[in-house]
Amino acid sequence: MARREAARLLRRLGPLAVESPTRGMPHCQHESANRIVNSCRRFHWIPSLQRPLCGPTTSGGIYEGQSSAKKACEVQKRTFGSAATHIQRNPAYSELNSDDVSYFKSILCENGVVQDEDRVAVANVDWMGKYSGASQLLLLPKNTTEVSKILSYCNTRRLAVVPQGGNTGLVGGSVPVYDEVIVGLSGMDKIISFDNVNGILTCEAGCVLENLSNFVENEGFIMPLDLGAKGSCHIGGNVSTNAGGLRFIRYGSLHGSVLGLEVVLADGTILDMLTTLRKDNTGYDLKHLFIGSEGSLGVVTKISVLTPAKLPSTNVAFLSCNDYKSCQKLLLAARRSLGEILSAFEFMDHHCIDLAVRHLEGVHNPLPASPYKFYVLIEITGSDESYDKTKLEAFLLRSMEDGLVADGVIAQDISQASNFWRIREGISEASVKVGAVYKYDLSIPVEKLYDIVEEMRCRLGDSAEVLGYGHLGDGNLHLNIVSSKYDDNTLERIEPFVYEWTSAQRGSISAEHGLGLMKAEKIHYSKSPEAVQLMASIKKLLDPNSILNPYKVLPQSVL
Ligand code: FAD
Ligand code: 2HG
Ligand code: ZN
Repeated sequence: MARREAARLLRRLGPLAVESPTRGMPHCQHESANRIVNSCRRFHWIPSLQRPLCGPTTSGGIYEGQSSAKKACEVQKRTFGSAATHIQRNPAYSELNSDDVSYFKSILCENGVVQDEDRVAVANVDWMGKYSGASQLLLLPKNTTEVSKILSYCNTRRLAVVPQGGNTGLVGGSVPVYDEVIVGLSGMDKIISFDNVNGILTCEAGCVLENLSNFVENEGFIMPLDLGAKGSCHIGGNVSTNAGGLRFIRYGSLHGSVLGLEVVLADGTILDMLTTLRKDNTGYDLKHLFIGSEGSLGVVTKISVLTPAKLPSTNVAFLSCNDYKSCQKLLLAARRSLGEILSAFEFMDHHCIDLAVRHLEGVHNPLPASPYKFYVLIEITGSDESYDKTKLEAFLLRSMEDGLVADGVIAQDISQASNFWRIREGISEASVKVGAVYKYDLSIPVEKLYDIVEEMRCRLGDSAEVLGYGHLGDGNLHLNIVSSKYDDNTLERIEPFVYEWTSAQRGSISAEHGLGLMKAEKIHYSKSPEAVQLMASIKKLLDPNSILNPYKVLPQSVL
């Protein structure tokens, strides 16, 4: 691109192309605008508990609105989460009776035993309205001892249990399949301590991520992870799913940030691994077994986590690229030029933007209508406002000259930054509004990452809309296929193709959401038989009666 043309486009990056109350803010106000951006809240709240109970009809006979465990237990269950998920209730589990309820009432306070049909119904259905169980009981312990007593009792009685955090999981892991007792952690939401010299937060598992973010930000730190569900998800759920999210590119996995855990095992044993040490090589580091094990090995009750220092300057740019190759090259260029200040690199194809604009109130594309096919959101966070901004502008100018960026805007206040993030973070919410969403969360080498989206479009034709977006900086594609309703034909065209294709690239069929119910039977696409067998041995050792989150994570055959 000629330098003059690049300079013209860069001007768009200066004076704003977005509408906002602060439109046209003069440059001398940038400093304060950026300060505001630092405290920008992305998407505070997700309507996780407000969704109607509208699970898809299922061909095996279980439909939405199940009301009793009995009904659920009589038939085989299948879901649209995966073509071959036909599950029979395990008859080894006991059925809940009135003595059980009396026992729980004797160990928990009155509000801790929930039988109210409406409240239990909400806890039976996942955020997408796609997976639903038929539990009759929701327990809300207030402390670790209560969790221990619940599990010890359930283990002796062989009552199956589902640990539940904010219920924002996307793979059917957080809700019962049949009549499992739901153990919700929302009553355990205390911050225990904050070491403001080392930035180490210790808290209970039921703390909502956004509350923790606000708390540590007041202390001059940030949480090492951030995700669109932060207004509802719990830190215990984040740890149990090893959530990735929007800061992964900068701060890495929770396997690195979590310093210690307290976990209650299936038999009620309280495992104290709640260290706050940065370095500790005494024997096997057991906490890693529980990070990402999706409630199948124990209930996480307390967490200590390392929080990075909050830096004073944040800038967000929203860019368009003509093709996927340009996005890839832009990523490499951003790593090279922005290096230490790069804090997010997210990409979306134009189908995502169209969907978000169509379904989310107040969301608009900050770039003019155009033939551009791809969009990239870049965030930089650093310690020197003017240095960081100069660096970003120089990088964008170079990227335009090289033809990697077609157009773009830099947010100049909180409202613009929030709008950019709202588009990216709102894609999941917009997609569930269409009706049915087939979700795939894949790790694929970046060069190949968009190929599967295009192949899927060819396979599905007009029958569904295929969206490709995700955490490009981490090689993580979110492939969402949306249509008005779930049906077998569509599913058969998607699976097992999507898993086979990913496996052939030596990718992962779950980059960050976990396996849950949806992909428990699919683990072999990403893990060797020996690895799966060892996982099963660990599961049997820690949970011999298999009471914790049954039918999830591992195939039934190895258990
Ligand atoms: P839940 O959904 O309640 O549970 C998830 C799993 O963890 C279940 O298997 C459950 O049994 C288990 N579990 C929960 N709490 C505990 C506990 N205390 N002890 C043991 N097991 C437990 N995920 C990402 O990785 N990155 C993203 O960017 C991202 N963005 C999202 C955006 C939206 C709008 C939504 C709806 C979801 C998003 N997710 C994302 C998925 C989800 O938010 C994460 O998986 C999150 O970590 C789940 O936390 P939760 O508290 O809601 O857990
Ligand atoms: C995101 O990155 C989440 O927005 C959700 O991981 C992805 O809904 C999805 O498929
Ligand atoms: Zn994601």
